[in-house]
Amino acid sequence: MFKAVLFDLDGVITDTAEYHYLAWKALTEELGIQGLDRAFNEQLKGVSRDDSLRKILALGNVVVSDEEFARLANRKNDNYVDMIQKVTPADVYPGILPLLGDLKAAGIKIALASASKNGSFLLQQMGLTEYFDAIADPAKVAASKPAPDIFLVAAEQVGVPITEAIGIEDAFAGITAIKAAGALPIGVGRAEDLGEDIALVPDTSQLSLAYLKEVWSSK
Ligand code: B16
Ligand code: MG
Repeated sequence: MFKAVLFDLDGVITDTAEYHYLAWKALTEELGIQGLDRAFNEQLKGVSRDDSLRKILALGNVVVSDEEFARLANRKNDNYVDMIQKVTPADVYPGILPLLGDLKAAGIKIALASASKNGSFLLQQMGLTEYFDAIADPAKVAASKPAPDIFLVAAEQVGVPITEAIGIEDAFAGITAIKAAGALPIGVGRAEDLGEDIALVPDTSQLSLAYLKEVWSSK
C-alpha cells in the first residue's frame, strides 16, 4: 500500500489558474504584449512564477534587466494575492475534502507539492491546512516542475520513500515531475494533455481512496 499522497494545488485542489491568468493578462496589457490567450495560458499551468514570466516576455520578444524582471514578477504576484483573498472553503474542488478525510483516517500521509509560493496561504483560505502533514516549499527547490525536486522534497518531509507515494497532478509538467521522481502518477484531465500511459480521472469528483487503492494495486 502507498504511504503518502503528494498533491498539486492549482487544478487539483482548486482552480486558481483563472486568477493566475487574469493577473498575467493585466501585466501583458501594461507591457503591450499581445497573444496571452487561454490557449497560451495552458503552457503556464504548473510552471513557476519566474518561468511563466520568461515565457510571456519571450512571447512579446521583450528583454528586461534582472531588476525589471523582479519588479514585473512582484507586480503580477501582488495582483494575484489581491485576487485570492476571496478564495473560501467553497472553492475546494469536488471530492477533495472526502479524499483528504479518508486518507487521514487511514493514516496515509498528505503533502502539498505545488509550484506556488502562495500554497500555504491558499490552504488556509480553504480551511485545509490541518489535513496536510507537510507543505514542500517551492522557494527551496533548485529546479521547478517538470524537474522532480518538489515531489522528492514533499515525500521526504513526510518521511515516506518516494516509491511508496502517489502524486496527483493536472499539468503535463507536473506528471513529468512525478514520473521523474519515481512516485505513481494520477492525472486529472485528458489523455491528450497528460499522456496515455497513466491513470486518469476526468475531474476530481472521481478521486477517492478506493480509486487510489485500485490504481496502486494494478501498477
Ligand atoms: P505562484 P501548481 C502553479 O501551481 C500554477 O499552476 C502556476 O500557474 C503558477 O505560476 C505557479 O503555481 C507558481 O505560483 O506565483 O503563486 O508562486 O499547479 O503547482 O499548484
Ligand atoms: Mg496544477
